[in-house]
Amino acid sequence: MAEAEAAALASDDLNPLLARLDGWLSGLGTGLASARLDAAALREDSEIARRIAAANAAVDACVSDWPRQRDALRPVEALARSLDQAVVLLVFGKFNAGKSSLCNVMADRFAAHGAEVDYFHLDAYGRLESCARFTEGATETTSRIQGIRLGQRLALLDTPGLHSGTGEHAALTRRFADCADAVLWLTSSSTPGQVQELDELASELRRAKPLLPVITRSDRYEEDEIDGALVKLMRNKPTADRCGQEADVAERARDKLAALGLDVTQLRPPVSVSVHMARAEGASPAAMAEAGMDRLYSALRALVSPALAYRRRKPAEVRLRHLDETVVGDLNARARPALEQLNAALDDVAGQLECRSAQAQEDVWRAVVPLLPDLLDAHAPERDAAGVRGSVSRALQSAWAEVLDTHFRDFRLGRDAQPAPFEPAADIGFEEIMIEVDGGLQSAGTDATRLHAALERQIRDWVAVAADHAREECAESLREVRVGAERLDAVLRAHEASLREIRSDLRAPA
Ligand SMILES: Nc1nc2c(ncn2[C@@H]2O[C@H](COP(=O)(O)OP(=O)(O)OP(=O)(O)O)[C@@H](O)[C@H]2O)c(=O)[nH]1
Ligand SMILES: [Mg+2]
Repeated sequence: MAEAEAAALASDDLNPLLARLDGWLSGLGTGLASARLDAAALREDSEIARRIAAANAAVDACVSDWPRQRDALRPVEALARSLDQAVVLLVFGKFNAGKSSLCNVMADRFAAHGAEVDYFHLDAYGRLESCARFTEGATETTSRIQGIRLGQRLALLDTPGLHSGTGEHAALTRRFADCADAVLWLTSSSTPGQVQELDELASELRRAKPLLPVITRSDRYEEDEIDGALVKLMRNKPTADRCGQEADVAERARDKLAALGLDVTQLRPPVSVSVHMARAEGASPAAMAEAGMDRLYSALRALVSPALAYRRRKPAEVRLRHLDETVVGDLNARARPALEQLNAALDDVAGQLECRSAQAQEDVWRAVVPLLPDLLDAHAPERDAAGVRGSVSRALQSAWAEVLDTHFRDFRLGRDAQPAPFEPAADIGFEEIMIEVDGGLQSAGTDATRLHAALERQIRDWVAVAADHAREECAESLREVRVGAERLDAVLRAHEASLREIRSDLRAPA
């Protein structure tokens, strides 16, 4: 207790880092605004334009949430300020693990030694409200975060027990856990070392906070004979049992930390305690020692120095976590999937272009070529090949417009140029069929075979050029969108990388 009181609480100058974090966020805002996706080349009702709108909307929704998310951080910052002068230990574990009981017994001991002890609840704004001693009970008792200040330099945050059912308590715990400098993980000696509980703590532990496993309720009923009657008495678990459980929990926790990709050196050796037995004989020194409380105190002493390392960085860690989990997390959860769907749609449409272009050629061909015989017949009396070409040109233009609407309807084509009108060379026309009559030559009508063949060839060539042009223009539009998507992706990646850099600067040993 004396050592806790004497802890020197130096603070690093975090202002340069906090300024970098502010700069990071405003840079992200500018980056995202300049990387807005552009759908100008596409019709509004096209798949790609819808995906673009969805991606832009996802980014906008994230950005417009920033002020609200920043406000949600204030309670944590308020709590951190209130507990500014203390090393804060998070007491974490399943419901009934004995969290409140352990907090109470420590409070009693500090009070017995003359320390000022204050119980508090946290309100929604992170303000401390004085309250009575914690309730302990067989059914779930703690429903909000509560704490105790033990003297000036130590505070415990007692959390609601973990549930399999609702995430509500876990969310509450997570919200205020940023203020903790170290974590006590309470695990009951009846089933010690349920390491899946540590999943909830992963982001806490990622902040390089030390973790002390405490095996609680390390006691059992034993039958004894008193005055000839058989009675059940609560006893500490034998040392051998405690050692076995401690070694087992140490091993499981180490494996779990390694599996979570965490630094196993954060893990402190587990200690077993029985709050029940510590309270026996008016919490006499012997009872405290046998119950494991002395060992717990030693472990807590050893925890102070690594806990202080976090404490010095805390204001920046709180902001960093917010940017990391809320801002980046949100963009990853909302904008990234929208971007991925856009990219998938781009691949899809790009993959269809070849086929659409072939289909367009075929459709124009089928619409125009069957008209040729009638057109040729109609213009044959005047031998008006130019008239035929004019009619073909008009038919082609309207068939082409229709085809664009069918096969390239997603695109706003013709932004660069329309395909050149159909104006083929005029060197082939109607040919006279001459017959010999009375030794002289006389016209017997017209032959349009060569003109027909020439027109077919010219139509095919024109359509091929037009379809190529359209396909290339569509491909170019898709490329532009893809470049935009890559730009947005690059903004996201660059900011994730620079945040990682700030984080490693923050955590670098001084
Ligand atoms: N035998 C024994 N029982 C204990 C010990 N510590 C706590 N208990 C009992 O375990 C039950 C739960 O204790 P709490 O301290 O309320 O547990 P908690 O982790 O705060 O539970 P929640 O707040 O509901 O999450 C109570 O009935 C306590 O009396 C102990 O050391 N030994
Ligand atoms: Mg409790």
